[in-house]
Amino acid sequence: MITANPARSKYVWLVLPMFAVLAAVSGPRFAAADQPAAQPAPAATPFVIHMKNFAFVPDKASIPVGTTVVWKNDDNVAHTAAASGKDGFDSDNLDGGKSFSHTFKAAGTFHYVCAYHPDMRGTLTVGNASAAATATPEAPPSPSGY
Ligand SMILES: [Cu+2]
Repeated sequence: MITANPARSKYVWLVLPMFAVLAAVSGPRFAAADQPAAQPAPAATPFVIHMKNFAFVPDKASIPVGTTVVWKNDDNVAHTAAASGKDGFDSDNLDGGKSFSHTFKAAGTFHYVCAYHPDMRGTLTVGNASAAATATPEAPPSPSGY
């Protein structure tokens, strides 16, 4: 396959080493186990809040910054989860079985509510433990018997 075209043969000598490099790079990748570090592991497992019996479960939670929260509607009626203000969020309509996720990138306290059921409320405290303690100064009464 010797060609008389000097430009083309120069191209071939450029391309052949590239194939060799590609083969060297891709060979071990194919030999390794499935998907070696193809995608980084999620930063953290999502924190799931259920919408169940017209309530958020749990209705109060503290999570670290960077956590993804998933609201999952376990009821047969539609709900929403929305917090107004800075870094707020709004799931919009969530029919039964649907879910909504939001990643909290900044610390803060979020009081959220279902647009259809105003008594359906929840509080999320995003940040470290001391921030959570500051946000809820009143300690819950200790259970009886202690
Ligand atoms: Cu609701």
